[in-house]
Amino acid sequence: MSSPYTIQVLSIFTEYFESPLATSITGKAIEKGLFAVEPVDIRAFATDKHKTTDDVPFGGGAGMVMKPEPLVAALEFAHARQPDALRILLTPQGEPFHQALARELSQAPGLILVCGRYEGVDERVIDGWIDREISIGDYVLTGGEPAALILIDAITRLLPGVLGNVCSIDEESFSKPSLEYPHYTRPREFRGRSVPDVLLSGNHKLIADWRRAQSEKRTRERRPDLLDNHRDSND
Ligand code: 9D3
Repeated sequence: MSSPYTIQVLSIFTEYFESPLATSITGKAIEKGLFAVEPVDIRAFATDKHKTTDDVPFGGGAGMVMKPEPLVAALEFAHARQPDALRILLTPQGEPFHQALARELSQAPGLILVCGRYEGVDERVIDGWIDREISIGDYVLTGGEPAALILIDAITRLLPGVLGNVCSIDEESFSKPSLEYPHYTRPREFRGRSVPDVLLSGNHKLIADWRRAQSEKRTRERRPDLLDNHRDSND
């Protein structure tokens, strides 16, 4: 394949991505050349002998700030390799990530993901070299790396050929967002717990009705927010 969907990931911990990306569906898809993830080590662009990537905040306060020079050098390196790619900073201040955004980003010409560390990134870097800021939710991480991994996973599974089962994607896109019904496999009885009789009935209409009811009940109980806002979230 000439140029698959490519994601460059800028980080001071590029080894963070190795094992997850080599594993399972993602690993297979990369092996097949369906997409590529190219780590870019921000520290390699630091010019002092200690390879410094952080500095104290102007105005004082706790913690350190990611200094602009090495980060911008890394961004310019990545941008030169992929001038059309969307440059995204993973940050708690970003717009919340969701399924519709994953779908949108899977249509981009490529991505440059920037993983912040320390208390944050010098704001001038964001102003001049970042297109979009994304958060993965309202909880505190140690840095942008786990967030980048989540974006990569959610986005690349939407690329052509990555999921073997094409129809499961179709199902997601056209159904209204709701939680799944409970799943069971063999044995019919496990440690005194039985599979619901309806699933053994062979009556496909009855099974479909039961699953729909279970799905609605779960969504109502656990995620009522999915029912009252009809945002395009797909899944
Ligand atoms: C003193 C305030 N800081 C600690 C509570 C703010 C802070 C800075 C840096 C909190 C977390 C981080 C590191 N997090 C990310 O880089 C990050 C993140 C997250 O923490 N939650 C959800 N999405 C994301 S995307 C990147």
